[in-house]
Amino acid sequence: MLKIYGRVSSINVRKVLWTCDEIGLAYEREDWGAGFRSTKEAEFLALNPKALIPVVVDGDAILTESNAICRYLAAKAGRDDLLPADLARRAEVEAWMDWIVTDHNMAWRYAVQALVRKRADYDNPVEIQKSEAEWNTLMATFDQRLASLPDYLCGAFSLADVPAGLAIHRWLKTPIQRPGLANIMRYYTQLQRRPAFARYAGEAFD
Ligand SMILES: N[C@@H](CCC(=O)N[C@@H](CS)C(=O)NCC(=O)O)C(=O)O
Repeated sequence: MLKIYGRVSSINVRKVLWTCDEIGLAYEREDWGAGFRSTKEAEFLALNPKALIPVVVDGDAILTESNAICRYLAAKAGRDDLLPADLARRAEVEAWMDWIVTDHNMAWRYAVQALVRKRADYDNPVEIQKSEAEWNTLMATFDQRLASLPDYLCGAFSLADVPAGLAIHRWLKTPIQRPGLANIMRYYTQLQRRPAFARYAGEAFD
């Protein structure tokens, strides 16, 4: 059976869990990472020398990087709806996923470490303000793009919506000043109707 290494509070682990739920995949999960077993333990480093969760083990395959894992799972299950076989449509899905994991991750990092994780070494108010402003600018861009999209990011629900939904959830749960973004909220409300998303976007998670 598929084995997932990582605590469920991790946004990157939840991408994988949400994808498994959408596909209907059974898995075992072990808690690793902050608050649980350290990813610096030799047992974990043997799976992922980067010491980061999630890791997925599927038979002989050892998989790292949440987006790559989600794409692997969808492709293996033959779920063209989640990851299109058509290369142009697939690139569109991947572009959304990559935008979140690159630009959004960079923007929110400081604010999340300071305001959610409350890390003592992230206490510079200027940097918090900068992170918040960059994050809100990206979300405003996202909101504008959503204005012209009917339901989901790439037509029907796809893997593109997984990092995007969790990114919006994180934005809403972080104690920052947020502009009112109606398209983001419409899209988020729609995503919340999916039982698999509702499981990973509750009060318990940032
Ligand atoms: N690019 C990686 C990032 C993974 C990552 O940053 N994981 C964090 C949790 S979200 C982690 O392992 N933190 C260390 C820990 O929890 O001990 C991915 O998308 O999988």
